[in-house]
Amino acid sequence: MRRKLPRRSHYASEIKPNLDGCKVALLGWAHEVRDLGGIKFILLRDVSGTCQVTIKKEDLPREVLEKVEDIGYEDVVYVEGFVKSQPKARLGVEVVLENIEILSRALRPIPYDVTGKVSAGIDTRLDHRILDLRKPENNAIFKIADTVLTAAREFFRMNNFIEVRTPRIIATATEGGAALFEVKYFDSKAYLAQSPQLYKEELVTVFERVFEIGPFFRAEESHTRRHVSEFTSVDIEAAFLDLYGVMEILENLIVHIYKKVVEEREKELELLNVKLDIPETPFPRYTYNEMVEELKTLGLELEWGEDFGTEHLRILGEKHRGYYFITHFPTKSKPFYIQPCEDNPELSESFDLMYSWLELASGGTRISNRSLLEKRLMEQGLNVKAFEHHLKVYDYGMPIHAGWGLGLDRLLMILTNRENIREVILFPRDKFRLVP
Ligand code: AMO
Repeated sequence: MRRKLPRRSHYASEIKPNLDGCKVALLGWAHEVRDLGGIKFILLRDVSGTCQVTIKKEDLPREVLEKVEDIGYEDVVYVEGFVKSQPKARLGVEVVLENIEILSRALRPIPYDVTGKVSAGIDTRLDHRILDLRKPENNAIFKIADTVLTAAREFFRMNNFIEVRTPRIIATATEGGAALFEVKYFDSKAYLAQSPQLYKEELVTVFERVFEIGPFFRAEESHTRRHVSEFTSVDIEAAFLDLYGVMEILENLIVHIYKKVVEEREKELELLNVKLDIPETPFPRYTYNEMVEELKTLGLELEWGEDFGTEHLRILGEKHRGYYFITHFPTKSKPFYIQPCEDNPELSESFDLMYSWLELASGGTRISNRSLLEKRLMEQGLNVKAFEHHLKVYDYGMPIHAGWGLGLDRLLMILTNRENIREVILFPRDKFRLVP
């Protein structure tokens, strides 16, 4: 026999003064409980928000009163009552309780304050992540993430991209060996993928334009607020485009995401106290050389060819507040698959997308010629033989192509104005955290 499930008539956020006098049924968690003697208040929380349930003890039969007596924080409840417009209540409305069922009790005491009255450090918060996520402002981040993901997929479809899924268990490194996770693979060794790089390049010979959104893995030794071991990457690769073509796609994607978030997530942005201004395109573009010169005028030397360190980016970020591109990095500072410039092979057709001091994406035109790719592999001290499967693809018609990888978590940091990447990941992983 199928169980009879409790049914709600409304979500908490739908309880508005215009329902005055209506009977309603709600389902949710007791977010807060206050007992003032003759009257008791439950702030009932569901996925949509909260609403006040008022319990007037003298008006209730004994069997209902008994159930109400020991209700506590985070109990799961089914509430029946009628709506009363109530100017004194926080949202101008309350539900006057007629009946209640306690569907599941929470252990007491709750190890973590879900109401947010007691602030907790990030480590305590992550130790109790499920309770931490019950705070409306914390789960608002992931409702925004949901809109970002949907908006991105919608944007890619509009631009003729096909969604692909490439392997997470791989045989050779693509982004340099240092940050690789090794896994035991039956009787041999394999690695967790750091990016879909080589697969997405190969796939342009089939689908021309591909995108992938998924987790990738890097054994990051450095413990910073912008690095984790498992991050979500939004990757594209497109045939018949160079760096400029894919930079345009990237800035248009960012604008599309902003528009959708502003349109669909007003309540969540308000909870997070964030006001989003849609960025203007084209984003400013500066070359690596221009940035090195600028750093010099700001009193910070960078040896030509070196990548920018945190101290350089912090200084550049003070001047360049919003989104901007840095292009044409030295070839030697970029991975082997990036195309060197024809007129000056010391420089490459590469770019990073920055937001103030934070790197959000990197990409560029790729090498589409096998012998040049082999030469670059050797220059970077990599074993050409290990890449034979990939190199073979270049023998059967490899068009000019370009692409980028965008750190979704970092973009979410910007959209939600969070300083630590761990806040925008449900269950973050780093060197010091593998649970929960
Ligand atoms: P890159 O290594 O620059 O490029 O990575 C692309 C973007 O991914 C994000 N990212 C991370 N986010 C959080 N924690 C990490 N440990 C982490 N590592 C990377 C960043 C970064 O800008 N294959 C190329 C992309 C391409 O050329 O298509 C690549 O992986 O936001």
